[in-house]
Amino acid sequence: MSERLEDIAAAMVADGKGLLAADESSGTIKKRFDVIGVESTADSRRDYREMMFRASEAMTKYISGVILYDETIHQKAADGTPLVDIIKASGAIPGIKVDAGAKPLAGFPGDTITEGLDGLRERLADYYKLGARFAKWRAVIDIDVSKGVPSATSIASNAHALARYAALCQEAGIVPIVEPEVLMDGAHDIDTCYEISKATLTKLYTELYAARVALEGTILKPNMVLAGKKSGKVSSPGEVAEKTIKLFRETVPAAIGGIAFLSGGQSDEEATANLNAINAIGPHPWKLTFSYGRALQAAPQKAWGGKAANVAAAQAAFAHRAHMNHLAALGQWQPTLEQAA
Ligand code: 5MM
Repeated sequence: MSERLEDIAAAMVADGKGLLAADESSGTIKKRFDVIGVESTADSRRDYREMMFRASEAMTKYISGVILYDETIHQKAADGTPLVDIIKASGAIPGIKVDAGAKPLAGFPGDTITEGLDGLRERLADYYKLGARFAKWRAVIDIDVSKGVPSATSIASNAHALARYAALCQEAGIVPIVEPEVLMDGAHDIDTCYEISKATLTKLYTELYAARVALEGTILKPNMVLAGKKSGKVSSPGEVAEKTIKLFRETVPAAIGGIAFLSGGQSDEEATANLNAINAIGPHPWKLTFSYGRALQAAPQKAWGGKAANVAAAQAAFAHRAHMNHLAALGQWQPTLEQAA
């Protein structure tokens, strides 16, 4: 495969393919395993991820790349094969989460800043040797307007950190996924999400230009424009699509390698329906696909339940969700396809 950043980025958003976000840190995967009654150990995490990466129908047809966590990129399958080799054998590209998580931003209660820049140059060189050709860094922007959250300082600090991370990735021959996630957890309406997302993306691209990042060799991992969960309102796919595309046309350069959405707590079908509506109102200047964690994994996790006997059922559940999102990335999904399955 080409090692040029723009070619790697193009492969990550190849027609109808998207990313599997399997980069849950140990704390997050424990929460997911708690839901299905599975103890989180190095072996159970390995077994679960090996099951996903060996799901050949999903991986070969619909998945362009996998975002890994540090533990996973070093792990071997039960038969001794490195998990990275299983991913590569399916034709997908291994990637790595390199941020050290969102921490409270001093002086700004309710805001966070994502850490992890110290020693990043050396870590990227190690990850490159292990096979990673893209990386991910997630900034977290919460919304609580009555408390002044997010502050302009939080938006600016996170955009600056994302730009420094992206420049280091490109120096190492690694495509940076820049993920400025405006959370959907609050009580805000859809227009507030639009305004905060606009401020966030505007600042992000100002910082990426200033850091001399080559936009063709980057992927944006954004939230969709949605009403907050606590608002009690569910935005229709048509409204989500219209507002999300308006936002991107105003803030996101056409030069970037592509866009791969996070699911952010939407239900599986909601995340698929919204991605489909976004692509159905194209053509757009960028490819728009998925980089889902929960919306791709909730169904296979439930089907697996930690039992070897359930591996085939879990892989089928993964293949179904990946297929539905493949169709949505092409604007060809229909709700009836879910009922048929
Ligand atoms: C898979 O979850 C990722 C890692 O989360 P933690 O660092 O909290 O363990 C997360 O960054 C994920 O890649 C994105 O948020 C997209 O996942 P969702 O579930 O929102 O599609």
